Amino acid sequence: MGSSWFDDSMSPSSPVTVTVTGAGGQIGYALLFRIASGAMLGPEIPIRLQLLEIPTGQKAAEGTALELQDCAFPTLDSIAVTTDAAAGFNGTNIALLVGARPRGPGMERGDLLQANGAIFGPQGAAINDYAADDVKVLVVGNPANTNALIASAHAPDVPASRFTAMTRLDHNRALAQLAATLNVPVYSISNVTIWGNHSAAQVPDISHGLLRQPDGNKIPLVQALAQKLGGTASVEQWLEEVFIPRVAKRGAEIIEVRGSSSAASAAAAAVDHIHDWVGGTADSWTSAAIVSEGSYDIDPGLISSFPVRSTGSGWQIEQDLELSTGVRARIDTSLRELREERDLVRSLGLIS
Ligand code: NAX
Repeated sequence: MGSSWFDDSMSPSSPVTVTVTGAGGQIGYALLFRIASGAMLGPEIPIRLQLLEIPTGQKAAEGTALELQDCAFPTLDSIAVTTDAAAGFNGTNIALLVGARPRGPGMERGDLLQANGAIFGPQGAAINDYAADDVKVLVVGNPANTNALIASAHAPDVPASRFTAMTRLDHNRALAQLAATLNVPVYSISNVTIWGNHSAAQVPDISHGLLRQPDGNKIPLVQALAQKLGGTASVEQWLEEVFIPRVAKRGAEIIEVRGSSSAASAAAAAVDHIHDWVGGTADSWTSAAIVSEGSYDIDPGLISSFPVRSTGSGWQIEQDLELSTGVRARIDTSLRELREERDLVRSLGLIS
């Protein structure tokens, strides 16, 4: 393995190199088959997979690579498994940073950030030195926003806008809860936003959301919910007591019911994030954590979730949305958490 078995005469495009860290873990297992099958970049694009693990996860990643080979995906050009960051990120166009250090018993937030700094700092530096010029990075491993900040700080030659963190799972969870409540297809809902940190302090915001009705007309989601729940006051109560906590704490709910954390849904969200970043968003915006340039009074340099669209070349923040007092207060709480994490990693010397 490691060599290309894709015959050039069969390929209309040159291969895209995709690096996945934590490839031996449970998200890796759900993610790699979708990437290799063409779900992320389309059926015309050959994929060169580079799987980066630590020694304890190497065997599992090698086993997954054998299974990937056995799928005989026409889009899969080659697979290499490595524990060497330079080899793992060599020439990579798309880097999915999934592997991270989970919070162990008795670990404080500072310990967690320190342990992850030891992973994401060197990985950022390796991306800086070995990745392709057009590299795009998605951090999935938690705490995702701050891990992305650390990686970006170690990659001075890569534009900060190429380092993103995943809030697409939260976004998809919000869409799914709305669709279930309104008893409508999920694709009829648009312009929902997750703001802030990928944590329990995230801000699911439906105030600009739209529902496309069977006749094609769009109405505000708030109006559709008021009809369903019996008035605007009931919508406010539902948002506060049901919707926001359900979306923000869905990860804990999955662990309780399933016995382990979200894997396939996280993988699907990672595929959606890269698919839309590279291929462009359709008629709705989506949510992604990207570096702030100051929009919505979010501190420049912080990696925060925003409403974003892509035309294929990069994420653009949807500007000038009016924020209610309630949404603004929640964003400020989420921002305080992001600032605390940034200040902590700065005090630990993980960023300057
Ligand atoms: P697993 O513990 O199943 O797998 C993690 C894998 O990463 C392991 O195989 C481990 O050997 C590997 N790893 C650890 N350090 C590494 C390093 N330095 N380089 C390369 N590989 C390394 O965890 P899994 O369930 O796959 O979750 C992975 C991460 O995703 C966790 O941090 C988790 O918290 C995070 N999540 C993020 C989500 C998001 O929406 N942003 C949602 C799902 C998930 O909770």
